[in-house]
Amino acid sequence: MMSEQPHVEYKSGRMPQCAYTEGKHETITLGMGCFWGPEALFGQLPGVQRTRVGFAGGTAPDPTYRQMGDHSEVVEVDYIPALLPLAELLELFWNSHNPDNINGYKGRQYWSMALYRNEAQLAVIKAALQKRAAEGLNVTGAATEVAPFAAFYLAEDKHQKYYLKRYPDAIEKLSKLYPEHDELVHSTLAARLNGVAKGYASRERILADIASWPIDSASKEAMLAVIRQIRW
Ligand code: MHO
Repeated sequence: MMSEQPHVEYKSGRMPQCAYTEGKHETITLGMGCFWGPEALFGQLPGVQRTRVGFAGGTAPDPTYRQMGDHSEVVEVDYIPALLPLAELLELFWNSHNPDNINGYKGRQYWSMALYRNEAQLAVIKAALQKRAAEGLNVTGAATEVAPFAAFYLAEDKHQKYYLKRYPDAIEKLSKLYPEHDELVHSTLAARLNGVAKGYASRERILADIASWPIDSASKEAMLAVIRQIRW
């Protein structure tokens, strides 16, 4: 926990952590190999509320990175369906990995999987697979494990927003808005900038995205100012 400094402008809880109204999102859990990249890939998309990485798909209790048992590395994506339909997310998912190549490459640790929360999500997954097969696209998507979500175990801090953390100046500047590490790494802003750090999105695109967020303008201005100050 960080001690309060007199120069800290925003105290915990004052800066909106999420871009969109809470409760309007859905969650999908996706496995596609090492979880660092997918978190950056999905986190930069307009319509994504939050991302986090962890372990899922197995039965072992309390997995950790060193001992994940029969779980796999996964990313959880909280998305706003009205802005980013699941079908679009899935297209990116299958366009960005080859299930046949990653399945088993590191044993169960790397496994292509889509864990759904409800029947509606399952229907979208099935339709997306059928569409891809009909188009002759990545029919190996059939090797993706499609299963009902059971449990997700958050990975260690250093794995959350891994690429963003390679830029200590970005983390330091962001901690002015989000003094607590947890609220920083689980913010929409960190998700977007993680994508910038990995090279999936430009800073300009993120600035434009933030301008469209339904949050108060003072918060937006503070976010834009912080982004402009970051030395990459
Ligand atoms: N890049 C690492 C994998 C880390 S990922 C969290 C490696 O090449 O071993 O699985």
